[in-house]
Amino acid sequence: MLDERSAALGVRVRIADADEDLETRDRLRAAFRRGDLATWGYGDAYAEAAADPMRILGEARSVICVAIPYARPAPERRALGSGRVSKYAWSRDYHVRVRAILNDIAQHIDAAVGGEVTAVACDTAPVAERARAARSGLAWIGKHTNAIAPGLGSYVFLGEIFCSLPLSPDAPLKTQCGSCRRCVDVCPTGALRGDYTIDATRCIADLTQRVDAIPRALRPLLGDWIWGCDLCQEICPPTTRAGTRGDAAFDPLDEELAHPDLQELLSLRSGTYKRRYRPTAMGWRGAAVLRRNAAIGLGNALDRVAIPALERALAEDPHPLVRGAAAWALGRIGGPAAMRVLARAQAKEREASVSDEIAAASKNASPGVEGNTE
Ligand code: B12
Ligand code: SF4
Ligand code: SF4
Repeated sequence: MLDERSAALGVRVRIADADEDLETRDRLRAAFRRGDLATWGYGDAYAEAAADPMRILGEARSVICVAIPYARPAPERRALGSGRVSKYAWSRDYHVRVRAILNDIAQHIDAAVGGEVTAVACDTAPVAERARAARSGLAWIGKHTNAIAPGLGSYVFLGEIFCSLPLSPDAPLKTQCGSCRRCVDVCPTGALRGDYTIDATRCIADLTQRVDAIPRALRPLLGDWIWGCDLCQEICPPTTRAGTRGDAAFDPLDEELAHPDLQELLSLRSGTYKRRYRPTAMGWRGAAVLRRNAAIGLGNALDRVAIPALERALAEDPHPLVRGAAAWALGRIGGPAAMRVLARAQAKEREASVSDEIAAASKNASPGVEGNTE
């Protein structure tokens, strides 16, 4: 029945035992103590819960681990001045589809048994999902820290069905990355250490969803990423070989979402945010975070056509986070026109954090990119 349902749904399942995983608990603890997940507030209590399936289902005897392929072809980039959104975030929020798949399988199991023997989880529950997937033989962990399912690559969402039946477990895989280091070398922020660990505080996926200011030194490294980042997976051989195997539910909700126009995004207001972004996985941090990310993308594009839009944002945006990022972007673009905008804004700005950004941007402003003189 499991094989039939998973084939019908286009997903892959493998079974792990439900024992507490002490090795993973210790790996998680070590990561949290190093500060790798500092922005997430995880600590020892999370590590203990995440390694123990019985925290989700008291009588759990097995865990059905599910890989849901999501890679879809990227729509063509329309124009200069657009940003990039990671594949996982451009569709209708993946949690909706993933939960529907998990519930479908769980309900078939419950119906076959004639009672409730399951509980489902995906992403938000305290579960070490990658580790359990590795334990079940569903996937192996790469140096980019993503779970790679043979033939499907790493563009797979993970979900679990905790079950009180003692199902017979599958064997873990022995695969590892060997001497490959492509993901480590391509990561623009140096987040990947190459020893299968990550400093997530440097990962663009983390930085683009921060609700406080992104550290200045890291802003240039974001490039044109507006939400998430796929660079370490795009370059990963088992993932590229797998191609685009996701189902149409993971297509961009609209083409603009894969490559948002940065100037439009900089002026994103609540109505458009609610209509276009709220239904996606980008819809949980608010519109100001997206406007902030657009400002940084415009700074990194080093194109002075963005100066008037950045000037407006610096003068009018109600959120200090966005005004601060607009100031930074003007400093990054540099040149006399941007400097004049910064000086005018400094005379009017009342918020200390933004004044600091303006001062830093004016001090560090580049003399202007080539061809950017008046
Ligand atoms: C917090 C979080 C993040 C953080 C931190 C990511 C990280 N690497 O820890 C940030 C915001 C950076 C992030 C980014 C992304 N995330 Co995220 N994230 C999570 C979340 C909620 C918790 C992860 C966590 O506990 N991290 C702590 C670290 C230390 O543990 P871990 O990576 O889970 O697992 C480690 C142990 O399992 C251990 N381990 C276990 N067995 C073995 C065996 C061996 C041999 C080795 C060496 C290690 C090892 O090593 C693993 C890797 O360090 C999970 C959902 C969940 N509940 O698990 C999703 C999850 C990990 N994210 C997911 C996705 C899709 C992403 C992105 C690809 C999105 C994007 N494109 O922007 C990126 C990938 C960036 C990257 N290189 O990791 C998927 C990953 C699917 C997959 N195939 O692996 C998950 C599982 C959500 C889901 N249900 O699908 N994420
Ligand atoms: S998602 Fe991007 S920033 Fe994060 S580890 Fe991978 S390449 Fe680095
Ligand atoms: S790019 Fe290479 S090193 Fe990185 S996860 Fe893929 S196979 Fe491993």
